Amino acid sequence: MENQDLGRLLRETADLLEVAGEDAFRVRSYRKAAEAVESCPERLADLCADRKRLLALPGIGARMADNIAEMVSTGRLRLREELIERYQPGMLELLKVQGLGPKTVSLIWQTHRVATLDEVEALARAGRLRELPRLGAKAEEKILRAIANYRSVRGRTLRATAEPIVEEVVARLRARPEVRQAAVAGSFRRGCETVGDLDFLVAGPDLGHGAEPPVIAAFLALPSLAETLAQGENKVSVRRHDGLQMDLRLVPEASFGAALQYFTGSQSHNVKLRQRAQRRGAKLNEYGLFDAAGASLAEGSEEAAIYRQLGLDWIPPELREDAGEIEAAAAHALPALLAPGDLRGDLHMHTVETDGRATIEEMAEAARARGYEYIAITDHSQALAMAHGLDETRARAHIARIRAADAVFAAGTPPLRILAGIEVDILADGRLDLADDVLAEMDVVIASVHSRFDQSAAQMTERLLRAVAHPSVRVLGHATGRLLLRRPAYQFDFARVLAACRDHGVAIEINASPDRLDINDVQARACAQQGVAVVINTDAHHPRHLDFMRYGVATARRGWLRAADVLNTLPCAQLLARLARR
Ligand code: DGT
Ligand code: CA
Ligand code: CA
Ligand code: ZN
Repeated sequence: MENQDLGRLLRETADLLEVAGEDAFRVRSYRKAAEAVESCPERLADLCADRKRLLALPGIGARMADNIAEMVSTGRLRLREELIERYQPGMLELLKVQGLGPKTVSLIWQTHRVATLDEVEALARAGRLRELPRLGAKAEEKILRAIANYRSVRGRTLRATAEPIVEEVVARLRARPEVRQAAVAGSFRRGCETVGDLDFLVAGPDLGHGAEPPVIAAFLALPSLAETLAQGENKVSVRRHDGLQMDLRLVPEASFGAALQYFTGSQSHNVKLRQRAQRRGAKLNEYGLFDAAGASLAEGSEEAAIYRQLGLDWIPPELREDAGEIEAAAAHALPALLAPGDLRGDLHMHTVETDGRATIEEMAEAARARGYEYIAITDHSQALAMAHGLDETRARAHIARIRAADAVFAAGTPPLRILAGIEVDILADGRLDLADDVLAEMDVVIASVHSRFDQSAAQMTERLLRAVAHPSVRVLGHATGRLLLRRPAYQFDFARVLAACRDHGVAIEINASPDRLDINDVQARACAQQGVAVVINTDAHHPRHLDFMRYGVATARRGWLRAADVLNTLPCAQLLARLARR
């Protein structure tokens, strides 16, 4: 078991103990242990043999050390299993619903003795939850929405969570001597923001036969696997402890490209492509492209050859959603998609002045190390008290600090420009959170909603329209407010806001933070079609977060964006000219 698996079991145990009404101290000890385990740089499974070192970890006492030893040796924790038995396994799923914490779940259990999603939903629909102490009709409605939202995201994993797993699996597959080619396909290859499962392909001249070819044995020996779901001669499916499923398929070398095409999908892209093949009297499948007599028409080892033989330019995986890409490929009119190297700066990041973890200089240094020509420092405004947001006085002092840092970094090698900005809150009525004259001093004003997500669509639309019309606003930040797998977008009329952004020359952000990716791919495409500039920002709160840019680029590519559609591909002088005019 890996550290994060141990951490998850401990966390689940803490939640179950809380449901059981155990004392807060005991509950907390499991949560603290989970944190210690997850942040430990060494693998606990290795460290475990030396009990002294285990006990040296913060928050790990004798009892917890026993728990860890038990999990490492047996893969389970008896206490957790006893609790699950008491409440039925449904309880664990219930606890995963965002907005249904252990306290509420415990309350529902104590009154109604139910522990499944369906049962809790039925109670809410019947109006029985509002009768419980501390819950009301509004809470009941919230629970219903939370359950619906959970159902729609259940079983999906953030791209950023899947990414290191993909890298490790592909590296391990490639390292095998009998493997000539290994790749990830499916939604991950298409750059999707979340994935249902991971699809891996390997090919080689002799991958072996019989019950268990060595590459399958190696796949089954990967860390963190919980169970094998299906196993055949050429295919195996597994589930990891964190719930993520992974498929591995062994394909003949001569079919690698065809298989890569087939398993990259999407399904609707594949359907269209197969129809095109049929119209040309050919047959396309995961083994290749064949004529009526079964003779191969395309060298099946190369994906591009399949497209070529069908009269198409090669289609980047991000576009394969049957959204016009096949027609465009036939007309040789596919866009030259934005590439990561096209970005020259990042216009949304926070510092220690509000809720960031690093100073202006540290963020600037990190940006320079990533080859950027400019950044904007955009801390929060006062309404976000939790983040220690800036009032007018502090905002002015912060601008002065940014200008001073800019003078130093602009003269450095290589030079980096630091622009003065702010992420100003859009208040409930659409006014901005800082006085106009302070906003006017900024190079970049990003306006964002951080409160009152529950407004009606009409109210929210008016709120956003008013903010966009403010003469200082240059960028609309994370426009829909969604948090992937956690919180759906708030309701508003995107088309009207988009039109207003066009009229006022306001850019719309693709917030590249991996749990936001806000706006999404489809909305990004609408921006380009309506002539609204997009800016891709990381919203970094730590120098490391500057690397989130690649998730935003994936979303932009899925939205058909070219470099020319994205503001922060401009050289600094042109960017400043563009920001000055509106
Ligand atoms: P996901 O896993 O939900 O994020 O989405 P995908 O696109 O990775 O879907 P998945 O894993 O079911 O299948 C990967 C690709 O393989 C899919 O995009 C198209 C192809 N594929 C899989 N099963 C079928 C099938 O039954 N029929 C067809 N036409 N294509 C399939
Ligand atoms: Ca998949
Ligand atoms: Ca799959
Ligand atoms: Zn924000």
